[in-house]
Amino acid sequence: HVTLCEIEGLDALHVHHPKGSAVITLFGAHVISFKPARRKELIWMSQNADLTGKKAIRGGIPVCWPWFGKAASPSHGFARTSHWELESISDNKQRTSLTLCLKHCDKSLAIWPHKFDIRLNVDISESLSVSLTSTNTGDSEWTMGGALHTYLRTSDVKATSISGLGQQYIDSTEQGVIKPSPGHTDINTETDRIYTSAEKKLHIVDNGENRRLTMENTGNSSAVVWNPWQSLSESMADMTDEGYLQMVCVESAIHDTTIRLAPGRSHNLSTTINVD
Ligand code: TA6
Repeated sequence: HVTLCEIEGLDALHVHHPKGSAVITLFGAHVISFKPARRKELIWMSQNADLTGKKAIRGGIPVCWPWFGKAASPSHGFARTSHWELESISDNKQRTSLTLCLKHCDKSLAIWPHKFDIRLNVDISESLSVSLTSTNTGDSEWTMGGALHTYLRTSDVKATSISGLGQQYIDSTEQGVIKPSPGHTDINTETDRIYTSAEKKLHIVDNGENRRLTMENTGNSSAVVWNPWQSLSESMADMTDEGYLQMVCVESAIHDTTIRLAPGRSHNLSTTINVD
């Protein structure tokens, strides 16, 4: 079942399926909650998140598009602060699927002068699958990047470990210096890393709760791991001072704006999260 409700002024779709439930706002096509049946919430939301529709939401799964980070302005693109349309809902014994759509308009063309359709398909069952299809509807080629910037909830970030990250990373906390990686990371300081040879399947182990998640990514060029840690959190109005202790962002990303789409062509970026 899908119902439309308001959360602090934002229209939100509440999905209830026997295998799992989720909440998705039309602002940003933003998944703000996902709970497999009889299990705890997997998605982290900041207690200070701005839900007025004036600012990007801190937490959930921001859809960063058509670029990642500060490649251009606004940071992480305009899709996460745009109002999307609900295009379709389908429901069967296995899953509920929603498709939300965003198309170019005068406002987007003023920021990024290209014609597009992007569709976010969200599948809710015992796992959560989020899949972003970008289509060039114009008559000239354009280039895109982006990310599914998932904020995962963890019982204790200091006892959380991520593996499958590959041999090296770009350290965004040190002006982009490239560092070798043992293929996994423990989070115990400010972390902002772009893993450029990550495997498609990542494992996130929350030792505090003895929970293991698998994240499977496709269509990405990197996996990004981010935690702002204490002093950065304290400087952010939409984070509580202690909020960083219960979250880690693990992102299916195209950090380098390398996807070229000729007219009529599409690209798919996805992430699927399972509790093992
Ligand atoms: O994905 C990591 C990152 O790009 C960090 O550098 C950090 O700034 C974070 O995303 C959050 O960005 P935001 O624009 O949502 O504040």
